[in-house]
Amino acid sequence: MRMTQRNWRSLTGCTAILAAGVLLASCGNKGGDSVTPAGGTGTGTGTSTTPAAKDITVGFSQIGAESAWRTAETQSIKDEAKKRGINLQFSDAQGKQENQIKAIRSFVAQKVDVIALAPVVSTGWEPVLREAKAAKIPVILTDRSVDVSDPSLYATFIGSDFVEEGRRAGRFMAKDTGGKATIVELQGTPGAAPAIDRQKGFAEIIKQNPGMKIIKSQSGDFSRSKGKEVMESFLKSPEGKSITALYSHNDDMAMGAIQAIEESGRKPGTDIKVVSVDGIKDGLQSLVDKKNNCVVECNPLLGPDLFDAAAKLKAGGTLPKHIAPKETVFDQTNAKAALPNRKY
Ligand code: GZL
Repeated sequence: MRMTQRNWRSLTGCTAILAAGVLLASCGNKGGDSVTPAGGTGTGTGTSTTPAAKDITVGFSQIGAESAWRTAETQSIKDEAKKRGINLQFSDAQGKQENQIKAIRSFVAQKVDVIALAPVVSTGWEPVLREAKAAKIPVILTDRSVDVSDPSLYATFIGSDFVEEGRRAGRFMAKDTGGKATIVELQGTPGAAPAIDRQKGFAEIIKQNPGMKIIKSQSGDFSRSKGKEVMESFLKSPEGKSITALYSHNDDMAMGAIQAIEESGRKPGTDIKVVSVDGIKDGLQSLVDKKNNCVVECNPLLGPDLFDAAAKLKAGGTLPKHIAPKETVFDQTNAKAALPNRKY
């Protein structure tokens, strides 16, 4: 069972924890509702009750560098660790779950204080998470969640609500097309939580609009090159001429697809409406260039929230089961103003 927002509510109580400027838990109601820290991406300052950062060692197993979003997340975590003087042990799994499992085992052997994991896929984690639990090392899921039968196997999930991101994409497309569209979908990495949930949220909205139909769905693995390749195959297929809209699970694949649409002689953003997720600079630029119609933001700047949470755990505190970054939706009306301050 993947711990989604819904079933977090079934979890019993959570305590309200207040770090300087960052509210890590609210939960007036029963259960571990997701919480958006006050600063959206945390404030990066622990309180006097938290240990000195230099006494904290965090082992971080990162997926790889498949997209600009991923690179931005890595940079945020490395920069924040440096700023706080936290000892960060960083491991890049090159996209392979077995490398992440190996990295977690090595963090356990090193007796790090906290393990941070950005899980490439959502299943297959129970055994190694049990090893971390047996070693009394808390695990913070950073960016993506996991399917586990026992939610005590991780302390918290810091990341977005991907189902809601899919709904936001669907709602925009329904509005922008007047509820009539022949849609192709570029999906993320098979088995990855954002791919599963962005598909689910989008499909939920499309089902409410009888004039909208998803005719093809295929993984572009969150990469620009694969996104272009798959979009080329969609356009060359017998149904290619009927395509009027593209939903891409991330901006990188959308950028590749936009190139493919242009090379096919059609206008992205006009002949074929485009909706994608992430909010990287290129994504916002494609809105300004009117080659894209909507970018649903997914915030990768998780460094401050991660190390606020790690410091709380090191000080013996507890955390809500979900800490959600603040996010928005960009379109051709607000992208230009947002671009100059974009950090990624
Ligand atoms: C989402 C993240 C996804 C991004 C992609 O939180 O896991 O992985 O949307 C990235 O760009 O590759």
